[in-house]
Amino acid sequence: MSRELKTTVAIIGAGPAGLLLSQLLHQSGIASVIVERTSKQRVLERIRAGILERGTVEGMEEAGCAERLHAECIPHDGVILSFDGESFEIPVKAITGHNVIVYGQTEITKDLVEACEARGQQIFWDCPDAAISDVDSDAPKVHFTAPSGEAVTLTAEIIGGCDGFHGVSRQAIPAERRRAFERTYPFGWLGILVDQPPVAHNVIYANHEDGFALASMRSETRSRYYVQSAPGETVDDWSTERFWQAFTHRLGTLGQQVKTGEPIEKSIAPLRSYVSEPMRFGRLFLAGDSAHIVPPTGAKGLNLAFADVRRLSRAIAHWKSSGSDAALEGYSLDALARVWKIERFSWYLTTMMHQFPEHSGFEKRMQRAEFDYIRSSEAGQSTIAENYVGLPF
Ligand code: FAS
Ligand code: PHB
Repeated sequence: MSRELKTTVAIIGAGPAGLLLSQLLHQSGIASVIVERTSKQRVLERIRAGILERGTVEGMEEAGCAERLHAECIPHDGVILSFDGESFEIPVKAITGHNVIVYGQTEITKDLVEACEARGQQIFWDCPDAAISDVDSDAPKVHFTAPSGEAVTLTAEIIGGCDGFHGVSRQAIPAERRRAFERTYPFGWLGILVDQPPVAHNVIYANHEDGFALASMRSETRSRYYVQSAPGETVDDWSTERFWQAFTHRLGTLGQQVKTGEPIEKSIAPLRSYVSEPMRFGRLFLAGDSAHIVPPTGAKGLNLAFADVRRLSRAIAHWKSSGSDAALEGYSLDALARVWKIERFSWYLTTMMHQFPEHSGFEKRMQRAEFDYIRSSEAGQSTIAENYVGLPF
């Protein structure tokens, strides 16, 4: 059995980028079809980002999906840096006039899936074999097997490649036409969720001689904590006892106030910086993790994905309404200009706040000097503050 479908924009991936793209296109009266590799349940269960910058909130408002976000989010007016137990807070709102909010990516995804379903958006879940063809024509196609077993050919005018780092979209750009830039870090993050009140009212980034730790939250009663883990370690290498000992120790005096408990979730993620250029080939446009990855230090991954999608949805809407493809032509360069600034900030904070096996005494002194400079400098704190709340869109 086979089936031919047509739409304006074929979107690969029902993560935050794909879902937001579909919702924003809908707001502009543009039809789309989403093809997702895994199940709706798996997508909705994912636990990832937690801190949203202003542009992401604006994206959810433009999508008409910000009601629960505004009702349930926790505003953060500052961010805490800690070094070998000494800490200070950067008053990001006092410096920039903007704050960030705590509202988990899990909630973002739920809100977007709910909005898509409420308007009858077609999402093909459980389609692991999507393949792309004809991207250099004006009728690009996505081929996949629907759960019904039908072989579907989805013909579109544009393909949105929102299928994350391990998707197929980036590979649809001929290898000789794309260039990757990558830095793999010699550590990972082990993260837990625990139903205990957070240790602080803002996010804490801590560098300690034993390793990095991060204290965040999902609500006033649920905390999200991370510790730097060694390359190759798995969740099984980290007993709950080992986690709490490392986490509380690395936070110094702040660690003495931590309320511990049995985690309700534990996961480990590698850290990498990665950019694939260009973010467009013919009628294929990449947005989010399909084009770039940032280490989660600085909480930029999801926020950068949303910035891409807001830019792409506006470019498509402009093309459809005016017939001019100027915005589409400029998409890759404009998006990459922001991507590289966010890559810089995430790399900078990762380099400043983690223990690197290859670091000599000199690099460790440089890390401490950076911390002491930021602590004592309004200019230094302003630099971190304007990046943390989100560079202007
Ligand atoms: P996603 O990877 O979220 O979504 C891509 C979607 O495409 C997925 O649903 C996938 O199933 C689907 N897909 C993949 N291949 C496909 C195919 N061939 N066909 C169809 N569909 C396909 N960011 C932060 O800011 N803070 C954090 O703390 C943080 N923690 C993270 C932890 C982990 C383990 C990971 C992997 C990422 C984390 N990130 C974090 C980054 C993360 O939040 C991403 O930036 C965000 O999910 C990007 O969204 P998307 O671009 O939609 O990609
Ligand atoms: C989170 O709340 O999951 C979080 C916060 C800050 C980060 C990364 C993750 O830099």
